[in-house]
Amino acid sequence: MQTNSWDKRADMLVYEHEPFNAESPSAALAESRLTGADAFYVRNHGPVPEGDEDGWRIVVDGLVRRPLRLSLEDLRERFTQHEVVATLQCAGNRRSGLQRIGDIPGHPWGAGATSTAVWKGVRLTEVLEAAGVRDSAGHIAFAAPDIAPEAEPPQRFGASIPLTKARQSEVLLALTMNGNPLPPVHGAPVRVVVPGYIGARSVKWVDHITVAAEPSANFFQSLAYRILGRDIDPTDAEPGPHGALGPMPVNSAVLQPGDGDRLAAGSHTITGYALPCEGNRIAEVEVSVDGGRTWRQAELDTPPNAWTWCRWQITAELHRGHTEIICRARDSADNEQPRAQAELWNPKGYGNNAWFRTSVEVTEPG
Ligand SMILES: Nc1nc2c(c(=O)[nH]1)N[C@H]1C(S)=C(S)[C@@H](COP(=O)(O)O)O[C@H]1N2
Ligand SMILES: [Mo]
Repeated sequence: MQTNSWDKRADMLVYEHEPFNAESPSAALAESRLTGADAFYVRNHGPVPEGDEDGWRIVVDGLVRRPLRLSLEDLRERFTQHEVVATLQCAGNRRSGLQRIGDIPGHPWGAGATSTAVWKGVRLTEVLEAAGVRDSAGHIAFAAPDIAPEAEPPQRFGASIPLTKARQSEVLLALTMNGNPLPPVHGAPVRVVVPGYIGARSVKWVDHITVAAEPSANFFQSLAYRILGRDIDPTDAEPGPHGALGPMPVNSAVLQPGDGDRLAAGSHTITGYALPCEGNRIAEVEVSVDGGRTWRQAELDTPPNAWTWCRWQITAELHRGHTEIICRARDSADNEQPRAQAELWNPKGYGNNAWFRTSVEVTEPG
């Protein structure tokens, strides 16, 4: 079968070709603050819609005084363009750790279901203002033309966010990514970018925005992307807002060295990333190279805003033998990562933000 790998680097970890799902290699994430479009992780639930830029329209309706039907040209010309650097992260980032504890369906994402880009487009709040949101509104729903076969019943991909979040200046209808038009696999011609929320709320190929009183009834809002109780079988879970994911918890991971790497004893630079809980800053990343007995503070970079990951590094002396490297972050609101993955296990494998552990084999100095 002919497969399309969407102009991605050869070292992407591809879990599925149709729909295309691929994790960013840690080497690519470690290279720079912004992830190139050729290395940005991809999470798709259905086929990438065929694009027709000229015919594309976005409808804004529901609890509004002036329903809108906007072309790309309208978005470019009637609204001011704003830039936001933002990290997206799939709710399933680090699922593989939870899968080691107990069975969970879904791709075994490591720590590379996250990437960072500079997004440019119009502020959602300005589009909502043009439509005139009614007082009874509470949520903003998005929908896109891709049909997800896994949904019950099969339906368009959708999501919603609270109106209070939709009104924040960081939430965009993005037309470009790292200065270029959005690539097809990342949502061309227009996608939503909801910084600080699980990636699933950043709806790609968005063509419909509905202002409503309640959260969306779409499968991906009311059934999937929820933290369910441990004993609940996701296939018989009742739909509803209970447990629906929005803001992501504080998290961190080691990017280099990689799990299972062999290194010569001596001094090594360890690098990684940390993500604060929505709107905060990373205050501290601690690293242990002795399995958690002693900890040192890593050096942090200065992200341009609260929506961009913090990159960190530390130089440590590694001694011969099997070595576990652990990292843990704390954000400016004192949110901390929990120690154990076991406490975080949930039937869909979302939100793993336990201390990150990676093992390396340290050999005689060369
Ligand atoms: N229309 C549509 N939007 C979507 C999805 C999708 O399958 N269809 N996947 C969501 C999920 S789960 C994530 S994590 C992000 C991933 O964005 P990316 O593929 O650009 O990295 O897109 C979100 N937006
Ligand atoms: Mo996701």
